[in-house]
Amino acid sequence: MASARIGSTVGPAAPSRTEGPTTPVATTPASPAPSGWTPKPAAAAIAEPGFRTVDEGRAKWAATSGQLFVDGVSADDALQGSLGDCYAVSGFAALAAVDPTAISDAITDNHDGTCTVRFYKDSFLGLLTRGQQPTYVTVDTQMPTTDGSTPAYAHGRDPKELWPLVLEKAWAKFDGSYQSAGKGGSPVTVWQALTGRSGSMTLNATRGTGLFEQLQRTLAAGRPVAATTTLASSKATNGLVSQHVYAVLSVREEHGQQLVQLRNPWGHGEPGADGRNDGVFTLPFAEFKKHYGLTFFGG
Ligand SMILES: [Ca+2]
Ligand SMILES: [Ca+2]
Repeated sequence: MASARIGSTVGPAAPSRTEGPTTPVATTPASPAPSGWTPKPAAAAIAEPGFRTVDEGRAKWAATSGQLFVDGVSADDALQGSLGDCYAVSGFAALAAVDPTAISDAITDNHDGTCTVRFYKDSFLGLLTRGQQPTYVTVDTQMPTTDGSTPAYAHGRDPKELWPLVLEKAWAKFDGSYQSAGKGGSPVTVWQALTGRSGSMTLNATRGTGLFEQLQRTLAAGRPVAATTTLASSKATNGLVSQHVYAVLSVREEHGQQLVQLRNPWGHGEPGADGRNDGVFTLPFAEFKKHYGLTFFGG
């Protein structure tokens, strides 16, 4: 069941890098910082053969420059774009919340305009043995954009931070293509690939109070958690997006009330009004159980 394709909602388009009050980011800086990621020369920078985008024919591939990490890895770094991979972006965010080095250690900057991501693959080692074998996926800085500079798919909250684009591209390559990765999936599969540990999935309706304890226990152990809303959860009624995977960032008990903190991978869009529309919000556990049908636990 862990490999079932579930969350395939897409995020809104990224704000244009050339509009608004934000400082435009040059795609080809004359002298990138030593720690920065230098795009390959245009002649060498082509998308790998067969590496197709969902917006085939419309998306423009363009070199992106910046730094792999800005202030390390954190849960709010990655914003989902117009690819149906909420399960993957929320998987990244959930893992970043509890074990950021699991992400930073998996990505190596080759300092030649490419990065290599280590994923673990479940493979047969012998007649009766199986294990997690590392497999390495190298991607370049060429990313699908909407206009030659604005990332079409996952991107950084900070436009200079590139790990969300790199990790999503590597995940897409590992999964087969952007088209394949964008058909939905399970965060458990993403975590297994990044950590080598298998996880589990639970149907919330069938669980009693044990579910909150499992949330507490899993997060306290530094293992990621995510959850998907049901079909009935509607943006129109409660600010939640239906059939959308959210990262579970933390749980706590306050004045006897059990609370769950969640994050929309869009980086905005949330029920209630906590004063900051950043996609991060808190629900009473009973509301969480009502609106979220499945919970994913990383191993
Ligand atoms: Ca960061
Ligand atoms: Ca918020």
